[in-house]
Amino acid sequence: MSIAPSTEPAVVGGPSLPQRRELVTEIPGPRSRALHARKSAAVASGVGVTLPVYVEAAGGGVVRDVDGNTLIDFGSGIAVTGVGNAAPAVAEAVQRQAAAFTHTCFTITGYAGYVEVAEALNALTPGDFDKRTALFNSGAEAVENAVKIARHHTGKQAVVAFDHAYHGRTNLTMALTAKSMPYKSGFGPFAPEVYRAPLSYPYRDGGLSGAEAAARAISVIEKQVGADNLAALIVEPIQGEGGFIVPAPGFLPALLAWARANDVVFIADEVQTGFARTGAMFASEHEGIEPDLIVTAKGIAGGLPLSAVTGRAEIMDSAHPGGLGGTYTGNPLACAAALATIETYRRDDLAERARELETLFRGRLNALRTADPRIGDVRGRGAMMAIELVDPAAGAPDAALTGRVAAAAHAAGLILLTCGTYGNVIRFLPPLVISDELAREGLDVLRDSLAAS
Ligand code: PLZ
Repeated sequence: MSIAPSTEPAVVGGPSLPQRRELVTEIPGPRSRALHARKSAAVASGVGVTLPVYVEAAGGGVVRDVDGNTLIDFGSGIAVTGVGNAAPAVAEAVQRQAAAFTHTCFTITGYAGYVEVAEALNALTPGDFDKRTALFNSGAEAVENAVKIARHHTGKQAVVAFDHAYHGRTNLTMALTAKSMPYKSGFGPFAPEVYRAPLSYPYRDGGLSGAEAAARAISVIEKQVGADNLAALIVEPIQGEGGFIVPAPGFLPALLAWARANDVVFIADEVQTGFARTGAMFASEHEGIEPDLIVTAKGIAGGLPLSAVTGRAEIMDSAHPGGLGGTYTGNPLACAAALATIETYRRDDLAERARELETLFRGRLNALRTADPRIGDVRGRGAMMAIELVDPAAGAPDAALTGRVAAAAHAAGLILLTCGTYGNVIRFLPPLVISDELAREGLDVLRDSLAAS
């Protein structure tokens, strides 16, 4: 096995890759299968793989594998590459930064990129009040820090998360995450002082209004936790891993009003919904809410690992100097990528593009639903749409069908992700730069995969 640096010419991805689906082998092909065998021998089994094709280049709306197959990307690496994979502006910014310096540790000696990302997030997030930002590496790490900050600020300990929530895989964020398998099972004990409240889930809660669902949640919180003990509420404005659940209108504003009135920090986890994905820069904007703290990651930096907590200055500044940090937090390469990424969302108005994609997806998915009663619900916002698959007679979740549809789509060259507490939701998270033509072709593959399943 060679460990010398490769002398092969760099493979170039980005939007110049031919934007068409093309299969030249079965999926996965022989080279991917060989790599997968090496993966199984070298990588811990707990690190699962949804679709074992190994990637050589990606960009625009496609991913090309080591066998020369080109797949349509409806996943964006789980809502990360909104600006496209290897977006030229991002790749250039990272190359320039890598040639200057790759690391100093911001908490030892600073650099402008970190400060500029903080300024950009303070300006971009909802709320016209004085804000501060702290940068981290992953979504889970930022969620943990938001909770630390809320506890320090309020002097209280309890945290409420919601049914179907997903907030990460670290110890505290496993406690916040609702679903046991695969995220938590066997990995306890979990962090204490985490409580769970019911969500608004319009398709499955018997048509509760947003206000009614909020009243139900608040009653549980008041009786089981008590506002006097509660540091923070954390909620995804649209739940991601839990099933792309859009709460009924009014649910989030009512929770926020209650939090304000009770000295409880309202944390919006916009890790999956952030950065133009839902047709607004942040999903909180659809409900007109201004969270106290907003957690971001994923779409922030075009694929480089970066996350942030942004929020009210008086809350963010409550932690003592040295209380927040980490060796790599706000890494200069990731900050350079974030500045280029954020500028791309703005320059290319990718929120508008997400709204166009919503129209395209919603139209096609609703038509499929009319023809196929196994599609129980079509929901989402912007380029974050989903279908929930059910047994038409009983309305029961159909996870087996969902798995068959995803497998058929994969075999036909479409990267398709599932999600949901009941494993019966297919979610659509294309790069915002995907062409209409590719999006339509991907939806044709979905239609055929459904028909064959
Ligand atoms: N909060 C809302 O969606 C990450 C998980 C993938 P990290 N979701 C993808 C997996 O199976 O591990 C996520 C999220 C929301 C927090 C996180 C956590 O972000 O960057 O994966 O830590």
